[in-house]
Amino acid sequence: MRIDIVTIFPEFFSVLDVSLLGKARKAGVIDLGLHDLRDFTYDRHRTVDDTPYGGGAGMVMKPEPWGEALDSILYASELRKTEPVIIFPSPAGEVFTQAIAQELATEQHLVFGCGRYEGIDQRVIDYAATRGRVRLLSLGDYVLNGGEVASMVMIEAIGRLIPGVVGNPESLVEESHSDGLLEYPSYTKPPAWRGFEVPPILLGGNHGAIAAWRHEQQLDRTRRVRPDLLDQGPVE
Ligand code: 6GU
Repeated sequence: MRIDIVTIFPEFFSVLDVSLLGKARKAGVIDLGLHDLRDFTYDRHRTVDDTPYGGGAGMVMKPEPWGEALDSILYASELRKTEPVIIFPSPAGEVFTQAIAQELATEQHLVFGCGRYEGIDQRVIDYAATRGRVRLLSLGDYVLNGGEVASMVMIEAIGRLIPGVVGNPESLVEESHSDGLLEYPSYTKPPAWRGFEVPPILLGGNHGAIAAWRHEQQLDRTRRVRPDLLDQGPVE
């Protein structure tokens, strides 16, 4: 998968060199392109923002550098004949879920446009929609300063679903949210630690009973902390 990121803070993304995703990059499973939006400006101050039409607080990101940055990225993707998905992280977007991560993990080319300040001129999003499939995605109902951290969250969630990135594919099947329920609690040795004991059923080797116990734990947990998940998604 090719991932391009447009940002005024490319140094934020150095964390993508480490851990699982770093390995995926070295193995060539993920090919990452980082683009500094300011490289697409022509004035001495490398200006990327301006005051909003209609007034109001804060600054808006100017369309011209965005247009040039997107054109340079999308020209390369045209040569590869892959239709990109262009993602703008935004608290005004639809909520990013495991289902969306799964969907995006099957794509060949993702472009992340990281906005700062009060947002990006809307015409950039409208233009991007003429060049690819655009998605405005939010992490949840709270406000971050910009799209950088949000992009990193999404890239980690998507990247680990690409075949060859997570070592054991079974660990993807049994985790929270993949079946609409939260994960069951996990234990390892020793069987007793500081007065806390591993539930005896896990020590017994009855795999049917263990599976039933784990499922009950998932349902209990989900009912307690995330009853909203039981009202919608697939359960059982
Ligand atoms: Cl994707 N961006 C920003 N700036 N704030 C957010 C968000 C995204 N998701 C939740 N809050």
